[in-house]
Amino acid sequence: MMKKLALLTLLLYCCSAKAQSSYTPTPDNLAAREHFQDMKFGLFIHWGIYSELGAGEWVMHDKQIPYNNYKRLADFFYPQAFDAKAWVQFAKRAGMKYITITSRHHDGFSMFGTKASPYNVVDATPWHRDPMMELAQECQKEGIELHFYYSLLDWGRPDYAFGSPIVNGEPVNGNWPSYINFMKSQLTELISNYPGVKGIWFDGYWERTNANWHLDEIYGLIHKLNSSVLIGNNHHEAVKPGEDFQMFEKDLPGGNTTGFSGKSQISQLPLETCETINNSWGFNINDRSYKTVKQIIQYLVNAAGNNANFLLNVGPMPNGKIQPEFADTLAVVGNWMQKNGESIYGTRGGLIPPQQWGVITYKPHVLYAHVLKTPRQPYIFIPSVEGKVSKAVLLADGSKLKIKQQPEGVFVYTDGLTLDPVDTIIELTTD
Ligand code: JFZ
Repeated sequence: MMKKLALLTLLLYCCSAKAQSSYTPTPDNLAAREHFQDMKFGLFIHWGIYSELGAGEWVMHDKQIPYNNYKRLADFFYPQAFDAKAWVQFAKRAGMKYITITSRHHDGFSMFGTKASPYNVVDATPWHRDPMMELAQECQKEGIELHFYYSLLDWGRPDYAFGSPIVNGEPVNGNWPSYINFMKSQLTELISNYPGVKGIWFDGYWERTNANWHLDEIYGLIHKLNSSVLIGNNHHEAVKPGEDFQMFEKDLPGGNTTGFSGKSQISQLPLETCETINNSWGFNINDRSYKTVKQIIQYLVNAAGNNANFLLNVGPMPNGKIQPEFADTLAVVGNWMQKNGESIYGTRGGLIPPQQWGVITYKPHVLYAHVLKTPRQPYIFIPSVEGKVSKAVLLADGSKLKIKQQPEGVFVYTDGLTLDPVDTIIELTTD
């Protein structure tokens, strides 16, 4: 009897331990990952009551505004020009296929109608509208995927107790079970109530890496509610069980110019890198360091060549409009995507490593060599090409190029060509 019990206990223990540390994605989750990789280009949006101050989404923290004073911003939040249709058209015009938007940032203000806290856009502002719902419905209508950014970090809630020492994985001055439950309620709302939500983008983990975030339960809950929702977490560490894609902040996979990404090994999961159109995520009235069309296209091409999606951020203004400088730049990017999108959408990268002159994307039987920099020699060399190359043309006008194929790779001769300063795309057909 005792032996049987011990065996049963052991069995139960093993099963539960296994359930927590391993994760087998469902077939529809795997299909969602493939589709995610095919989309390649997304719009990141940081928008909240912080936008009113025009000094970025960290303004409460940076200017040391006491939470109770900061909360007053909710009283003045009335984005009279907000139009979900305009935002979705803005993304489509740029050639973007999905939108990732801040449903709740570190200030703890929920930009959606939630029953879990009165501190939300519907109940605490005179506007009384739910922009996340309006956006979700519009995205669904227009075939744009919607992902929600969700902050794990909260500067204001007493149960989170920002600044508290962490002992045994919990903030001693807070109420950790209460905070974890609060997040579970909100995530349940976001997944169940908003139509067509396809991803959750977590952030803020890095603020207390020694806390027990109960990620296994949180991820498990999300996948139970909808197994095809893709989970990513901006924790800057190696991917954890339950995650469906890996993100890199302001860096290409493997790069670490920011110092954030040092601990993240590149995983086998779909990859995404995010950058912002100037130097701010949330609206910053004094930030005029706008990236150029060339910078944005080359970032996108480099991301694709490294097998990653590019999530490009804008911070809309407090009136709900996106500033015209961004629209102008992204319309030109959109024109480029219309012409050259076949070398980006639905491709994969990283099989052939980046070269001095640029990167390579591919589809079955097609390689796209993106020449981003003038090659050192009068040719480009593409190493380890599989199959025989039967044709090499310029994507721009279909003109034929001279090549030489050897066992170690293919030479494409570029002498006499006028190179496009943004990207000269050479299409190689293989059998
Ligand atoms: C985070 C947020 O804090 C920021 O507001 C924005 O939403 C961005 C996309 O993500 O930015 C970070 C995350 C981590 C570090 C710094 C900024 N870090 O580890 O130093």
